[in-house]
This record gives sequence, C-alpha cells and structure tokens, in this order.
Amino acid sequence: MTIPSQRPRLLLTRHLPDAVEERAARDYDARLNTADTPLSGTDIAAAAAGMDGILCCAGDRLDAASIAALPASVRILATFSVGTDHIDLSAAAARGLTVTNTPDVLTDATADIALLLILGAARRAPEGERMIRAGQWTGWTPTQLLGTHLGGRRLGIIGMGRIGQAVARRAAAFGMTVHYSNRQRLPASLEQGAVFHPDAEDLLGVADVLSLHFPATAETRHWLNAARIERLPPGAIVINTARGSVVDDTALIAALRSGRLAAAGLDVFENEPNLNPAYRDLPNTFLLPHLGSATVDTRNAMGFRALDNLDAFFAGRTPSDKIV
Ligand code: 8YV
Repeated sequence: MTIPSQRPRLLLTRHLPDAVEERAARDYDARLNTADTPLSGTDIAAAAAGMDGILCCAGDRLDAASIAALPASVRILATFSVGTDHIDLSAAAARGLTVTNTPDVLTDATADIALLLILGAARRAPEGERMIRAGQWTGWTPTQLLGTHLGGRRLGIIGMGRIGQAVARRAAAFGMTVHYSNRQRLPASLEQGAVFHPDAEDLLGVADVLSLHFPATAETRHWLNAARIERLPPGAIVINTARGSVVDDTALIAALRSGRLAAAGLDVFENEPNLNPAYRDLPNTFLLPHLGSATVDTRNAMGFRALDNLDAFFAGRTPSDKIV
C-alpha cells in the first residue's frame, strides 16, 4: 500500500487477531477495542467520532438509525464477515457509504464446521460426550447410542454458493448423494454429479440431511418453518451454519422433541447469544457457538481481506469485495 502522508483514521469495533491489529496500527491511525467490549450501534456511532472508516463485525447492529448517527467523516464500513445482514445496506447506500465483506477466505472453515455438525448430529456425538463427562458410561453395549449412517444417505443443500459447494465436496467423500437447490443451476464442472432441484420444496422430500447455506434477508426469515419440516423424510437431520433467523425455532424444536426429526446441528441462532433455551434441553441437538470461521488462519485471512479492501478504498481504487 502507498501510505498517504496522513494515515486514514480507522475504528475497529472488536478485538481482532494480533496480526490483524498490528497491520491496522501500522497502516492506519487505528482506534482499537482491545478490551473487546461489545458495542451497540449507538456506541459505534459515538466511538467513530473523527474516523474515516470502520472495520466492524457480524455482531455489530448497524441498522438505519445507527448509520444515520455515524459522523459525516466515515466513508467506508469494512465488515469482518461474509454475511452482511447486520448492516442496513440500503441505508448505507443512501448515505453514500462503501460497504465491503470478506468472501472466499472462510469457505473451507465454514464447510468443515458443517461437516462436523453433520457427523456429530448423525452419530450422536454430543450425547456420548455428555454421558462420559457425567460419569454415566457404564460400558459398551450393542445398542448404545445408535446413530444414522451417512454413506448412501441424501444430503440436501439449499444455496449452492461457495460454502454450499465446499460442503457438497466433503459430503461426497463420506459417500453421501448430494441434491441441491439454488437460484441458478451450476455448470456441470461445479455440480460434480449433484442433483439439481429447481424448486427447493421438492428437494426437501429427499433430504435425509438438510444443510442451509443462504443469506439472512427479510424474505428468508424463518424459511425453515413447520410446513417445510413436514416435507422432510421422517428422521431427517437439520444443519444450520448460515444464520439463525432462517429457521423458525419453535417449529424446529417441536419436530426435534417429537422425534419427527432425528437431530439438528446448529452453529448459528436467532438472537445470538440468547438462543431459544429449549435447544439446550434437547438431547438430539449438537450446538456450537458460531464457530464457522473460528480458526487462526481463517480469522487472520478475514482481517487481512478487510484491510485489503480498506487499503484499496483509501488509495482511491474500488475494493474487490465492494457490496455497496
Ligand atoms: C464470522 C460469519 O465468524 O462471516 C460470517 O458471516 O458468520 C462468521 O463466520 C463472523 O461473522 C465474524 O464477524
């Protein structure tokens, strides 16, 4: 990067990996949040006084009111996430703000977590782990914690973007047959033998395991509802590594409780971290605290990608991940 004589002033809303903060402090007049205090939209607007840009994160609620409250000096929001549902993009566009995200670099890490959830939910790993930790394992038995065999089962992927495709590749290695639904059919080179369903409703009927990989928007809120769960094969497994709001928790919890569904593996929740408490009480849920991209390499890469976008913007170029 060509360093301008006066470095741009940059607010980091959360504590980011050391290598990312070091680069931010080297190239910017950076205001860090080393205590990692979660900030509301109003707090962010106040902390952004005098800033030229903000490096924000998925938990930061940058709704229309918070965007309106930002100081006029702020010209760019670079989010440390691929998802942008926490930012009111229309309000940002109306205000003339540039918004960037961090695609690609978290694809593999998130797909790995989806496979972890598929395996753990299918093979009842959380129940086994709890049994051992509680000192309740009295020994091997021929019928203990029998789970679902993945080989030969059908994986239904809704949303075959980068992460959906990476999940499909991994699931194929476990002998699963992949079915998918997407706005557009993929070319054969990317489809890799997966069966395309133009209508997601039809896909549900064959999804022994259903994995959700589409963004949270007003249209997709509570997409997986009681009617759609009813279309799944009995004993199906639901996996969510996308966003909690795309699932109707009440419907999913009822189906897990009744045994209509065998299990669910969830890395994301509506209203994080205050998830519906019923999930915690169900034996057949495998719950992770939004770990999709949580590896050292991936979080560094996300931070560097966000800084690459900021560098481009302040050098007068179009950032490669410009959304707005
Ligand atoms: C991130 C994510 O960890 O990138 C996303 O959209 O959901 C996660 O993988 C999180 O957003 C960090 O800001």
